[in-house]
Amino acid sequence: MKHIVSGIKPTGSLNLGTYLGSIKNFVELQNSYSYHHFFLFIADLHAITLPIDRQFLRKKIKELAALYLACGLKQERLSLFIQSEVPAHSHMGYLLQCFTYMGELERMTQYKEKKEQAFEGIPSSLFTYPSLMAGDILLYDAEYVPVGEDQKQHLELTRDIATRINNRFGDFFTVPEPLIPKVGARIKSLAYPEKKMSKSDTDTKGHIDLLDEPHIIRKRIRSAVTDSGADIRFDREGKPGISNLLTIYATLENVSVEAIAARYSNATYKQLKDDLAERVVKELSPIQERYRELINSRELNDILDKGRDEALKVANKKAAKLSRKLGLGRGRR
Ligand code: ATP
Ligand code: LTN
Repeated sequence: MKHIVSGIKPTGSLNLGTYLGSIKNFVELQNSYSYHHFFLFIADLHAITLPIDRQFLRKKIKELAALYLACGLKQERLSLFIQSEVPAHSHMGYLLQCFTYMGELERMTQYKEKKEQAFEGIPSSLFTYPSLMAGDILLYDAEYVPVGEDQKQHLELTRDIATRINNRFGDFFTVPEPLIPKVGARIKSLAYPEKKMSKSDTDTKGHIDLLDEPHIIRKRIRSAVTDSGADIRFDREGKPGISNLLTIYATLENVSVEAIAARYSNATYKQLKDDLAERVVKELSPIQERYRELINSRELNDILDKGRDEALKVANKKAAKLSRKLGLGRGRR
């Protein structure tokens, strides 16, 4: 069976950006890729590449697991697990560092942006992050990797590393392809439409978190930054605020941004915002209800145990195989 792999860092509360750019897409892919097995993990090893409080991290790991499921992922053909519980990720990450060049890592946009957030020196793990991420994907021989636009560069590097190893050892890894949604791959902050809606951003007025109450959701959308003029049309450069709202709406409705823009072409900003707020509340209410059932349940722990055991089997085998190819240890005995 072919594999689809993806991960999310437990660095903060899940927001609408991650939901629309990533989780909603997984849920739909589970239906359209009905012959694939999904490995979805909570990337806690990636979360510690910048300092993070341990209690906060613990809480976010569980919250993220419950939210992943609450968003509608089905149990069949799914292994949901926590990255650090499958040590082969660290092992493979290290092996792949030996095949990743400094120049490649220096070019990574995420590194350049994130290193600005490091106040006590830049951890070297932030620099080698892409090798760990390549390991996450290549361990499972993933054919597809659903991610938002911001991860495209990391995926390209993963493909280069895989190809480099394949050239040396024959067809060892499946070279993965990113699956980037057509709409929703770049949701911007409601307060700063030029910036990505990011969960580790401490300024929360530009986010809608998946667990926000309806009155907060309404307030955030009502106060979203809009552009001068009063016309509603999709124009990322000229009207970034309105274009972001249209993108959010279109992704929720599974239609094109043009279709939403046409629906509101004669409306006011206020009408668009009011309708969008209700649409977001409608989307998130059932997710929040299911989340409350799951968060402290036995079911959640059982699902994570099962996911970990399934991931361990595949990942250990692949990491051991590469170690042998490289001549590590005593080989097969
Ligand atoms: P951090 O702020 O800690 O860097 P993040 O908010 O960028 O985190 P990730 O865990 O890095 O979130 O991303 C999880 C997935 O969601 C990735 O596939 C990423 O591409 C996607 N994603 C994150 N933010 C957005 C966004 N604003 N729009 C679309 N997709 C997004
Ligand atoms: N780097 C990603 C999170 C991530 C990931 C992965 C995504 C870590 N490992 C493997 C897909 C596949 C991020 O910052 N969003």
